[in-house]
This record gives sequence, C-alpha cells and structure tokens, in this order.
Amino acid sequence: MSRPPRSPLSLTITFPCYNEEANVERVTRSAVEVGRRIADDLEVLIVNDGSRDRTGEIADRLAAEIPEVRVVHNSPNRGYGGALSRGFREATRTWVFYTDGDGQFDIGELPRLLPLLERYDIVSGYRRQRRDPWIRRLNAWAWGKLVRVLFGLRIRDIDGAFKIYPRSLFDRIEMKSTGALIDTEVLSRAQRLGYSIGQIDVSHYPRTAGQQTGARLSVIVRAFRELLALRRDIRGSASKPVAAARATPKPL
Ligand SMILES: Nc1nc2c(ncn2[C@@H]2O[C@H](COP(=O)(O)OP(=O)(O)O)[C@@H](O)[C@H]2O)c(=O)[nH]1
Ligand SMILES: [Mg+2]
Repeated sequence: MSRPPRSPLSLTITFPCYNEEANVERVTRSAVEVGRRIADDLEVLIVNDGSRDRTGEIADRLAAEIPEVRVVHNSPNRGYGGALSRGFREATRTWVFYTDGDGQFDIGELPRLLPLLERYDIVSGYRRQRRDPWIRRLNAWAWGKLVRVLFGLRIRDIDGAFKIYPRSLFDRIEMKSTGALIDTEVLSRAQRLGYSIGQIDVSHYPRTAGQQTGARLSVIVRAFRELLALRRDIRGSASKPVAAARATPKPL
C-alpha cells in the first residue's frame, strides 16, 4: 500500500461527544494545542451527537473562537458508530486521528503514533491499563476474542479510541455500523483491502465527568446484531462477484 507523505502533516483530529458538556472544552483545547505542534495543516472536528446538554452550544462557541475548530451536529443522536463515521466522512485532511470526547485518553500521546506510519497504513493504540470497571474489561476481552475468530483481526484492543487512519480509506469502504461495532467494521474492511495495522500502547484514565453509556445493555445488544450483519456482509462480498451481489434485491 502506498502511503502519503507524513511531512508536512495534514491532519484532522476528530472526536464524538454525546452529553459531554463537562469535557468538550478541555478535549478540544488539548486537540488544538497538540495538533498545532505536530501538523502543518490542522482541522479539529467535533461531532456533537445529538447531545441534550450544553455540548453543542459550547462546541459552537469554540468553533467561533478557534480557527481550526469545526463542529458538525447529528440530530437526533445516531449512536457511537454513527458519530464516528460522520467524523470520518466529514474530515478534510490527509490523515484522520480520532479519540473519545470524554477525556479518557491523552491527546498528548498522539505524536507517539506518527513514527509507526512509516511502516504501517493505520496505527491503533491499545490501552496499557484500562481504567474502566471490571465488567467492561471482561466484556472487552470476550469481544476481542470473538472478533479475532470471526474476522481474523489480531488487534490487542479493538475499541481503543486512539487510532490514525488515512482519510482516503473512508472513500473506499462502507460504514454501516451505528453502534460500538464501528471499529471492527473499519478495521476489518481495511484489512481486506490490504491495509497494514501497527499497534502501540497508550494511557487511559478514569472518566472524571459525564456519564459512561458504553456498557448499557442496549449498546451491547446492538453491537451483537451489527456483528452478525457485518459477518454476513463480509462473507457475502467474499464469495459473490460484485455485480451479482448488486443484482440481488434487498429483502424488506
Ligand atoms: N455511548 C455513546 N457514546 C457516544 C454516543 N455518541 C457519541 N458518543 C461518545 O463516544 C465516546 C465514548 O463513550 P463512553 O460512554 O465514554 O464509552 P466508553 O468509554 O467505551 O465507556 C464519548 O466521547 C461519547 O461522548 C452515543 O450515542 N453513545
Ligand atoms: Mg469513555
């Protein structure tokens, strides 16, 4: 896979925010500060995912104040995958880095990912020590095993929200997942296209403000439903010629 040059660096930093009024400003300012240090051409893209609190208003104020900052609003809420894929599609720079909008990751560690882009097409951060309740860590472990078996993806921390992608990838793949499966979908479709994935450890911190929603039963159920759909989708596209797949009408 030919890689676009990393220097000068053209970079979008994007993060989804769902009811993150207590975090959005801190995360945005940190993205701007780090981004200005490493990128020659920077965009910081906040995806406000139909928040019911003041997230959207604060994000709009930051965009008015800071030239590099842009906001898109999902209305209503489209879920984690819907928010992330919106950021990926709307990103305008050559490289797209994403993280969470709740401040559990340190954007200051983003520069550590860049040297790996000399050797890999994508770089994925894995949490050295995950600072979440034990049930989340157990879920993640089982989920990781399942994804490895179903998609042949050997990623240490598939949902670690600290990854950098070439923007051009998002013009080549479909993104259908609206929930937590989005990372698995993007990485497995990328791997099928021949993209290589480098991995590096990153820090993780407890949430200090706002509500975690990633462990809700509805989130987990949606992830499983989308997992089966993606598996069918990827299998189908592997066994059928593209033209035949298109000709098959979609059942309602
Ligand atoms: N869970 C969830 N998070 C969303 C949604 N839309 C955007 N987000 C953002 O996705 C990030 C991860 O959410 P969080 O609840 O902290 O998940 P966790 O860290 O995996 O437990 C945060 O920045 C949220 O603000 C959504 O509909 N559901
Ligand atoms: Mg979180």
